[in-house]
Amino acid sequence: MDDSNRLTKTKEQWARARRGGEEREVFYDGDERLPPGQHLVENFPVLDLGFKPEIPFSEWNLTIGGCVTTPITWTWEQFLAQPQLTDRSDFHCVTSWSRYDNDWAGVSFRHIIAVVNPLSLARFVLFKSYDDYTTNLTLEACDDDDVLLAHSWNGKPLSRDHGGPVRVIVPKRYAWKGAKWVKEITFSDNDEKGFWEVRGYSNTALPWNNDRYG
Ligand SMILES: Nc1nc2c(c(=O)[nH]1)N[C@H]1C(S)=C(S)[C@@H](COP(=O)(O)O)O[C@H]1N2
Ligand SMILES: [Mo]
Repeated sequence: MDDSNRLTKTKEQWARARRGGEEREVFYDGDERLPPGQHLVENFPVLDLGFKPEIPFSEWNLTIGGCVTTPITWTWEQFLAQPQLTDRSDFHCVTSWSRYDNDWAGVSFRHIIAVVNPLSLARFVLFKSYDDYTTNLTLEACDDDDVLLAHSWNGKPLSRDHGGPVRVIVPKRYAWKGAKWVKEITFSDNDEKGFWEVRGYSNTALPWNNDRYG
């Protein structure tokens, strides 16, 4: 694609994103790796609400429920005993930095779907964290092969700064959609908005659409 074509395509994407409307989960199909308005960083910045909960493994657990046939609570040992996924992905923060090639390891969201078995009316997922942070996604966005609950980053246990013991990674959305220090996952027929979503940020949060604000 030549540069003017690419520019046109990018502008069309931005216009589509800014037009608003109900459903904007339209994927950018161009060949740019870096989403519009982002710049690349080599380091890994830390963003949070001003405090980083410390959860000893012995006290950590993850509860998954709501509109499912089989709600569960996993201890740390039970979580680690689930099938493990590794996935390399790029990370895009809405404050405009992106970090390429992060190697995550953990439990895939698709495995979670298989275990808890969402009811057909479950179309949304709400994540709650140990710092009381929340964020919401459609079940469709979570049901992807690169979405996981990560306990490791680049071959090492995930640090507390970056959300350890366990955080959510949703590579195709801005990073605020990935809850650090995740504690509860609730499937629902109702799209309850999370911390940033009620504060003016986009419900859909698609980086390639420059879809930042709601
Ligand atoms: N529990 C929790 N998860 C969170 C946040 C938070 O404040 N609390 N911040 C979000 C935001 S805005 C971003 S950009 C990423 C930052 O992840 P990082 O600190 O590992 O870079 O975590 C997201 N998940
Ligand atoms: Mo962010």
